[in-house]
Amino acid sequence: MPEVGEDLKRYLRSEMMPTVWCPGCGHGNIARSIATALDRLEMDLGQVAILGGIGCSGRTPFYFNTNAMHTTHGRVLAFATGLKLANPRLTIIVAMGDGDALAIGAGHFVHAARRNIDLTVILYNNNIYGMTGGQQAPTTPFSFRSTTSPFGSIEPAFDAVDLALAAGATYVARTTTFDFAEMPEFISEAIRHPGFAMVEILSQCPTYFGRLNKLGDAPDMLEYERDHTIAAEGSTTQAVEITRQDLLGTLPVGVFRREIRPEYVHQYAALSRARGGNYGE
Ligand SMILES: Cc1ncc(C[n+]2csc(CCOP(=O)(O)OP(=O)(O)O)c2C)c(N)n1
Ligand code: SF4
Repeated sequence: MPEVGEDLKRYLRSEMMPTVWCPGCGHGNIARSIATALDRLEMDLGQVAILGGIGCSGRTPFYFNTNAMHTTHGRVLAFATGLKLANPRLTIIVAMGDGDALAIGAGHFVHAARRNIDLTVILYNNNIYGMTGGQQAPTTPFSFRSTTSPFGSIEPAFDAVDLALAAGATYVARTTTFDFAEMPEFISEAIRHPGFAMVEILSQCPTYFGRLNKLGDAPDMLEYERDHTIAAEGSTTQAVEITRQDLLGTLPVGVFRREIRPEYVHQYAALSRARGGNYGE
C-alpha cells in the first residue's frame, strides 16, 4: 500500500500537469501505481520506456520522467517490439486502453503474448472508448450502455485475462483501481517478470461509462468495482460465464499465471550467436 505522502514527484513531469484526464478518472490512479512500482523497484529511469497508443490511457507516457513514446491506436505493441529488439536492456511498460488492446490492436496483443517478448502491458479497462466520446468497446458488458448502444449492448464482453492466457502470456493478472495495494504490487511483479506480462486494471470512466449507466461518481464506481469482483486464482471460465448471463455477476481478480518459458529476445540473441553474430552483446 502506498504510504500517505509518499513522494513520487521525481517520477512525474510536473511541467505536463494537469493531466488531460477528467476529475475522478481511474487512469490517474493507475499512473500513480506505475510510479509507486518504479519507486519500489528502484528503477533507473533512463533505462525505462513507457509507451502508449491513442486514447485517454495512451496519454500515460506524457506524464513520466522516463523515456516515452506516443504511438498510434492499436499499434503500440509493434512499436514496443521494435524498441525492445533495438535495445534489449530497456524495461518497457506499455499503457493500452481496452479498445487499443482488444479491438484495433488485438492481433498485435495476441502475437506479442505468443512470442513471450519481455514487455509489460498495463491494460486500462474502462469498458468503453473514453477519448472519442464513450462508444461501445469489446469490453462493454452485456446490457450496459454506451453512446453507440443507448439501449444496452447486445454483445457479450471480451475477457482480457482469458485472451492473454489463451495467447500464451506468461504473467497474467487483473485488479481494479479500487485496490491501491494490489495495483502497484501486480505492476511491480509484472515489470520484474522475464517475459510478456499483462496486468488488466478495471478503471472508472465517470464521464461516459459511469454517467451513461447511472453508476454514480468516481467513489461510487470504485465501490462498484469492489462489489463486483472476487479474489480468484486459476481459470476465469466459470466466473466469465456468470458475468455474461448476469448483470450483477462478478469478475475474478488476482494472478492467473506465473510461468517461465523462453523469452523472444533471448531466443533471438541465441540464434544470432549460433550464426556467428553479436546481437545483444
Ligand atoms: C487508427 C485509428 N482509429 C481510430 C482512432 C480514433 N480513436 C482514438 S482514441 C479511440 C478510442 C480509445 O479507447 P481505448 O483504447 O479504450 O482507450 P481510452 O480512451 O478508453 O483510455 C479511437 C477509436 C484513431 N486515433 N486511430
Ligand atoms: S473520458 Fe473517461 S477515460 Fe477519458 S479521461 Fe475522462 S473519465 Fe477518464
